[in-house]
Amino acid sequence: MAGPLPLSFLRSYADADALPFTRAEIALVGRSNVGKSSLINALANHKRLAKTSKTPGATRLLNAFEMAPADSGLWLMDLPGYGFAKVSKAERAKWANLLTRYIEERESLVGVLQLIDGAIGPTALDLQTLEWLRSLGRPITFVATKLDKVRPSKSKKRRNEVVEALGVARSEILWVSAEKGTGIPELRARIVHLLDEG
Ligand SMILES: Nc1nc2c(ncn2[C@@H]2O[C@H](COP(=O)(O)OP(=O)(O)OP(=O)(O)O)[C@@H](O)[C@H]2O)c(=O)[nH]1
Ligand SMILES: [Mg+2]
Repeated sequence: MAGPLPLSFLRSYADADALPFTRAEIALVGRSNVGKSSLINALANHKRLAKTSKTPGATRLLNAFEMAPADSGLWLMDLPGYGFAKVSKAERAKWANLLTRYIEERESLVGVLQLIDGAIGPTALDLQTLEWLRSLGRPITFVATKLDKVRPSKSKKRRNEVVEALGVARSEILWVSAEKGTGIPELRARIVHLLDEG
């Protein structure tokens, strides 16, 4: 299946402990503004399913989206981004804690999509996050976003940069544009596969 994912918004959670049992779950992890919520909308082919914003910090809670049919227990989780400077230290610590506890403790989490901004390349914080994810042994799928913003003349160089920084094979990085739909069918197939296995 590479058509739109039949996702609907379930609810937001402020605490990982409040989450119910699910069959399988995939989470989107990445810098604030990297395009996590936009990607969910592109996967579902639905413009306003997940709230997006030009201003970083749009997503502040764990937002659960479920694949049809209702009560399938197959979830996609939109998470708050990291690295957003314009909130208080206390608020940042709260998000980080929410995120960390969720990723480290959620049993039904069968995969993590780590998003890297293709228009700027991996940041130090992206690499730090990757190291942490690797240490947990969670299966990671790398998604480079905003491909439409990379000039064709820079594309080869940027792809090489991302490959080198992440230390993975070229084929392990999916390049997408939520805006243009590039790479979205491939990512849908990957998600369905991960959820099926879990
Ligand atoms: N050109 C372009 N812009 C994009 C793309 N994906 C996202 N954006 C833009 O990037 C900005 C941030 O997108 P969001 O989806 O809200 O980012 P996020 O990762 O959910 O951010 P937080 O919720 O703050 O963590 C918005 O202005 C989007 O329109 C893309 O594929 N191409
Ligand atoms: Mg968001």
